[in-house]
Amino acid sequence: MSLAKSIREGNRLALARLLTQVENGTAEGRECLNELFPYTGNAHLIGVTGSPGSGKSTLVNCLAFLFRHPPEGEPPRQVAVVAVDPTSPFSGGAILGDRLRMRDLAGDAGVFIRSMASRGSLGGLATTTADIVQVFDAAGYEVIFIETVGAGQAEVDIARLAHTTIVVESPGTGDEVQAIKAGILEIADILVINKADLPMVENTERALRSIFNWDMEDPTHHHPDEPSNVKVSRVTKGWQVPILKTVATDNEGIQPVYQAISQHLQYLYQSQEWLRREHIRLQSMLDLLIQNTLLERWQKSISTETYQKVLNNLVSRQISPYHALQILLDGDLS
Ligand SMILES: Nc1nc2c(ncn2[C@@H]2O[C@H](COP(=O)(O)OP(=O)(O)OP(=O)(O)O)[C@@H](O)[C@H]2O)c(=O)[nH]1
Ligand SMILES: [Mg+2]
Repeated sequence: MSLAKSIREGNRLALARLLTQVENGTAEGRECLNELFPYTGNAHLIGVTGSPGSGKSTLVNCLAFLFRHPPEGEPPRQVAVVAVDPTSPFSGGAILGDRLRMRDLAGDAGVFIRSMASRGSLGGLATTTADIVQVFDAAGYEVIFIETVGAGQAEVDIARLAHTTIVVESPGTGDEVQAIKAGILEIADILVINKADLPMVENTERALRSIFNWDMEDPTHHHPDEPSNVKVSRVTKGWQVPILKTVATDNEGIQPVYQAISQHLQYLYQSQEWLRREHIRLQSMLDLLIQNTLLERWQKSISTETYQKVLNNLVSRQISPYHALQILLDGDLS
């Protein structure tokens, strides 16, 4: 039986094998991805981002558990978790604090957790994440969490892969201003203030609420703390970003987040936003692939010596950056 077929039939070993191949960028992995692609497009992709240590993994763990053991009347979902470049991997450290729930997840055939190695370029990380998400999607996982540390362009790229983005803040770190600067609130569909057991939570909540409320009263208005060149256009038609407080370590406040996720999914379907995001998602994936591949091809086409020579000429101001570009891209060494 082909690898793709085994995966479609729920073989976890085959799934793990393909994930490794995809991470290593093998030809067989790519072949299998091509075969699986027609079976993708069904999963709800949920991005979870926020500063290091804000509690993303702990929260995802609680949410995954709830999707497996939902409120009465709702079916349990197959859940996959992709943790991208985590500083504290899923398998160790903090997450084991909640041993019982973790053990439940670990023994559960309806859950698959994958931590991604941080090797390789950042651009590559985003495309590999997209590939891995596709594999889970085709394998029948209905809910896929993608955890990233919200710091740079790669995270924004990865966030574009999601249908629903949860931004996780924690109190007292000054993160709220930082988050606005990084434009991270721009991508939030659901905002979670985790570690609500800590002091300063009210301040954080007030700061975040004022940003969002301000915006709702007058979308053109800028918050005083906000750099004037950043426009916070929070209110998209028909969806108001909920601000929810959780204590993930105590499993508190998780159900409202779960409900917000379900409501956002409904909103996506009803408003045609799902289709729009799918379009953006696949386009951004294609663009990333093109960028990475062109860069790779170009790097292969030019020797390190030539590159160094051009760079030296640039530094000594014999040529301008545009001349350097022309030489490097067009091979015009005259
Ligand atoms: N007080 C408190 N601590 C929490 C809460 N949630 C998580 N933590 C702790 O915060 C630390 C970081 O939690 P993680 O879930 O690993 O955070 P993360 O955002 O995934 O971290 P990175 O992946 O390393 O960026 C751990 O020591 C957790 O036990 C909470 O609600 N309250
Ligand atoms: Mg984590």
